Amino acid sequence: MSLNVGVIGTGMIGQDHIRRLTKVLSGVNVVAVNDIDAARAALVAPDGATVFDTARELIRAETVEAVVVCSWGPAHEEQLLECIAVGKPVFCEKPLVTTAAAARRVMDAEVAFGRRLVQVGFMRRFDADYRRLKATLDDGALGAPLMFHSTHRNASVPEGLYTSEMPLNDTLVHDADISRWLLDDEVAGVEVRVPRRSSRGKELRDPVVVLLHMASGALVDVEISVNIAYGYDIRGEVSCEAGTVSLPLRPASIIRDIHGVRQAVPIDWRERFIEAYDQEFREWIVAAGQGTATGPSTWDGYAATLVADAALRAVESGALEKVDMVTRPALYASKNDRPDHGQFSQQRMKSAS
Ligand code: NAD
Ligand code: ISE
Repeated sequence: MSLNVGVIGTGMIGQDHIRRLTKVLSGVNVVAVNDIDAARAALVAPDGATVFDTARELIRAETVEAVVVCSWGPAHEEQLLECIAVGKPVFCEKPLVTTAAAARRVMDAEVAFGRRLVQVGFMRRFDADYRRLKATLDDGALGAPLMFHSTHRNASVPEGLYTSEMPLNDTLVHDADISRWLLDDEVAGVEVRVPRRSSRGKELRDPVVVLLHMASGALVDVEISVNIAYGYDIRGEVSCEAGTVSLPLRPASIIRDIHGVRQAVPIDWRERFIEAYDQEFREWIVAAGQGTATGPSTWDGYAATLVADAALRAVESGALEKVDMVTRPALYASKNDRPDHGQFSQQRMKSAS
């Protein structure tokens, strides 16, 4: 039996996900689409799919069993709440939402419903390289992770649409989430430094350097550059007590020709994470078919939103800004719930301030 899904938001990633849902993956049909740009929705709707005037109508349609949300971040809350209200599984592109208050509302609604319905599009968790890196850390032979160096470079971002807040509340959420997941830790505080501005982004605040203070005491430094011209370059290295482990450079092929030896760089996220997006949907299709969700949860989306909020405060204050999370609801229980986390975080933030 195939899962019948509706896609809301048919821009860049909406179209890429429609392609994978219709041409790459099995066990799924795209039966409905919606976009506030109705012409765009009509243009990219797969054969036989219904184009709905509103997201609400799509979510409530009897033909739609599960929903894929690819609209802009500020639209996510309303669409997620609607999915939860009708009990339909929903894959939501990151960021989950754009404010901590909105994240709490979505979390409260899902907890009240009593079953996970939301999966957040943190695709790095499904990437084979990140999974190998995590397996090495979890194995424990390298000892405790002490530092994680995360590099997040985009060749360019859409001028005018991508604002100075977005390195911190749109792009950084990936590094925040993958840090929590890899290190099995929570972010307790955030600092931001702004180096010399790149002229390529005009007035855009780019690049930025972010320091995530993890509850365990580990530190994560993140370079975010969003106009670096040469490609989409994602790097990561974890320094542990007895060694380091890092992501390979992608793509792995080395070119040797009359110009010398070089390694290609992906153009953008579509190319770098193509297999990770496929895998996150494979796993989502199975879970959604069972009426639930897997992988990154509303709790993870909430955590990343708090980091983004703290980063936005930190870039203004120049100080170390605390991240205060509510107690994790049982619905999202995981091995991250180590009893020492809260205490350690409080001690650390005291000594840091
Ligand atoms: P986009 O601007 O290309 O497309 C967004 C689309 O959503 C547009 O067509 C817009 O008209 C539509 N839209 C906006 N509000 C809507 C609403 N209320 N109802 C219906 N449609 C609405 O943007 P994009 O790059 O495709 O990004 C979309 C989302 O995906 C964002 O949240 C973004 O952060 C996320 N994203 C994730 C990744 C990733 O690597 N996981 C990569 C790119 C984008
Ligand atoms: C985009 O929305 C993504 O999620 C990409 O993965 C990220 O690299 C980019 O900076 C964001 O704008």
